[in-house]
Amino acid sequence: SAGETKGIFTPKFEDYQKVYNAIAERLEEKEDYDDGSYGPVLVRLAWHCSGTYDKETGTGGSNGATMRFYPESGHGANAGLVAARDFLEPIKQKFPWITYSDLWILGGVCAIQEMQGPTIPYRPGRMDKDMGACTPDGRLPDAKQGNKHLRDIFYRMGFNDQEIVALSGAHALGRCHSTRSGFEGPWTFSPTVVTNEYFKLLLDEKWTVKKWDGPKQYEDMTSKSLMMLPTDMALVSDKAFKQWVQKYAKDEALFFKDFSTVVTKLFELGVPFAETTEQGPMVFKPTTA
Ligand code: CCH
Repeated sequence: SAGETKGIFTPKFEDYQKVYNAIAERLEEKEDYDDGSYGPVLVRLAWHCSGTYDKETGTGGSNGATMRFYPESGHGANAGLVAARDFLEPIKQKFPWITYSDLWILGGVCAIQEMQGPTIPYRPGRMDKDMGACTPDGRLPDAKQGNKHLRDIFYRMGFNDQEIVALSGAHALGRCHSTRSGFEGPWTFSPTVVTNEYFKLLLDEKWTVKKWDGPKQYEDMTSKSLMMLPTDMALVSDKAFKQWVQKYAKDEALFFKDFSTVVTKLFELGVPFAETTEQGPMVFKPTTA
C-alpha cells in the first residue's frame, strides 16, 4: 500500500555524501591515535573485508560485513581492526539506514580521498549477512611469506601481477603495530598521505634485516626508522612484480590511476549490484578540496 511505501527511505547521492562528510570530519579527531589519523586503519578494514573473496566459490568479499562476528573478528590478520570498526559505529548510529558492509567500504573510500589520494568511485548495495557467512581463516595474505604466496592469495581474488603491485602501494599509508601483527613501524615518512613513496623507497633504499626479537622484517639503512615486510620485499625480488614497482616509482599519476581502478575492483569483489543503477557510480567531493 501507499502507506507502506511512504515509510521506505531510499538514500540518494546526497545522503551518502553526508555519511562521507561525517567520517571525514572525525578522521583526525584524536591527535594521539597513531600518526594523527584513523585514515590508514579504515583503509585496512575495507581491504580486509574485501580481500576474503574467492572467485571459484563466490564466497567472501565486502558484501556481508561478517567481521562483526567471531570467528572472523578473531582471525590473526584482523587483529587491531576493532579500532576501525569502533570508529565507524557512531556513524552507523547516526545513519542507521546504511548497512555495515556499505559503511565499511565508504570508510575506505573516504579515507583514501581525504588523505589526498585518487578519487574512488563508489556503488552502494551491499547487504549485511549473519555469522554463518564468516570466511575461513587464512584467506588474507601472510606477511612472512613471499612471491608465490602473494600470487596464490591475489589470483584467488581474480587479480594479476600488475594489480598486486598497484594494491600494495597502499603501504604508503599507516604502520605496523607490535601489539597487532607483531611487526613494527611505518613504511614511509608520510603515513597519512597517499603517495608513490612506498615504491620509491623499495627501489632507492638499501634494506637490511632488522635485528630484534620480533618477526623478520626489514629496515632502511639511512634512517633505520622505516620498515618493509617480507611480502613487500618480494615485489622487488620478483622480476615480473619489479617492473611495475619501477613504473609506479617513476610515475605517480600512473600509480594514482591504477590504484583507483584496482581499489574499486577490490571493494566490489563478490558484490551483486542491482542491474539498474541509473546514475552510475557515486563520486564524492573531498572535504579538503
Ligand atoms: Fe597491508 N598490512 N598487507 N595492505 N595494510 C598492514 C598494515 C596495513 C599485508 C600485511 C600488513 C595490503 C596488502 C598487504 C594496509 C593496506 C593494505 C600490516 C600491519 C601488515 C602485517 C598491521 C598492524 O600491525 O596494525 C600483507 C602481507 C599484504 C600482502 O599483499 C593491501 C592490498 C592494502 C590495501 C589496498 C594499510 C592501510 C595498513 C596500515 C594500517 C594501520 O593501522 O596503520
